[in-house]
This record gives sequence, C-alpha cells and structure tokens, in this order.
Amino acid sequence: MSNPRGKLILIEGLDRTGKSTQCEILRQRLGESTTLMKFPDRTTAIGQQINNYLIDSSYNLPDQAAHLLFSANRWERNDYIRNKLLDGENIVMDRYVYSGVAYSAAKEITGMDLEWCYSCDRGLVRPDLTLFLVNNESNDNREGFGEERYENNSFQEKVRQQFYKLFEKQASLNEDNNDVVIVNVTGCTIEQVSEKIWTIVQNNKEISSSTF
Ligand code: FDM
Ligand code: MG
Repeated sequence: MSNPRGKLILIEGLDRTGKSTQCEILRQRLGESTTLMKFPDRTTAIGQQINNYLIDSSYNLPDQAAHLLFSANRWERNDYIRNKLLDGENIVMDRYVYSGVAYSAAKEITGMDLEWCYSCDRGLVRPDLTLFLVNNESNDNREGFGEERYENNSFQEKVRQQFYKLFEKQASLNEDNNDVVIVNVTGCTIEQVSEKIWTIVQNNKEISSSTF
C-alpha cells in the first residue's frame, strides 16, 4: 500500500506576527518527514526579482506585473509541493495564496479586486489547514520593521481587512475542506503560541487533498 498523503499546513498573517518562528517549531514537532517552505521563495529566478522589488522602493513594476510574479513563484513550486505530499511528506508553509491576494488587493487598484487577484492562483495545491496569526500590538517598536516594501502600519491595516474579506468569502462558498483558524497571539510568548498551534493541528479532522 502506498503512503498516506502528507498534510499541507499553512501559517499566514501580517508582517512580524512570528510566522517564521512558529513554522520552524511546527516543522520540528511534526518530525522528520516534514519540509518547511516559504513564499515568496526568493531562491528562484522569479523569487530574486521579487526580492529586488521588495527591498528596493525605487524598483518600479506595474502592480499587476508584481502580483503575477508572486503567483508565478507559487506555480513554479507547485509540482514539487504536490509530489512531496503524494510521497507522504508533510509541508509547513510560511505564507501562500492568501498573502498573495490580500497584499495585492490592499493596493486598491481599479480592476485588481480580490477576484482578479485570486484568479491566477486557482488550481494550486490547497492547504489542509490554515492558521492565521493575529497580533493586535503595534509594530512601531519591532526591530527591522519598515525596511521592506509594504512594511508600514497604514498599509498593514488594509491588508488585514483584505485577509478577513477573503476568509469570509471562502466561508460563504462553504468549501468545507479548507479550514482557516484565526489564532490570536497578542501578548503571548513564543511557547504559548506554539502550544496553541500544536493543539489546533492535533485536533484537526482528517482532510482530503484538493486544489484552489
Ligand atoms: N507578499 C507575499 C505578497 O505581496 N504577495 C505574495 O504572494 C506573498 C507570498 O511579500 F510583505 C508580501 C508579503 C510581505 C512580503 O514576505 C515578503 P516575507 O514573508 O516578509 O518574506
Ligand atoms: Mg517581511
């Protein structure tokens, strides 16, 4: 008999909510057959272009083109992701489609609404479980915040609204195999957050694979 399919667990959230730390802790807890992935994946050719766009505010790209690069960056890793899961490996992922849609839609460009932003990601492997980390503390004193494009409080607030719109839209479509769990991490230590996440992951019902 072949291996059971692995699980794709996604951690999403605004900047500086502790996603990367929590992804690493979860990967360790899930054990050896678990791979950690992050989007944007800055190691590929497309990812390098995205990196330049993020670190250099004078690097001009039409917003639509920037959006398509982020999506293409996911598509170039899609077969790798599918094959890992089919081989029975778990994947813990740091940002994915939801960030792609929410950050672009938050720019409020005419014609670039949620639907437009979502459309080019349709067909990507879909997570079995999504954890959305919410921290209601201010970003002002966080080290390094403000160095990259999008790292300012007024834009982050717009992104937050787009994330919630997107989750509501998903819920209204009643697509029951794509749970999004909101995890409030305000005032929590790293250990407290990792415990919350671990409890949710362990309680998650058996889920089947599908695509966006
Ligand atoms: N981001 C991330 C997007 O705008 N679109 C996407 O599809 C993804 C995956 O890139 F501001 C934004 C979110 C963030 C920036 O992400 C870099 P990290 O996680 O901070 O590296
Ligand atoms: Mg960042």
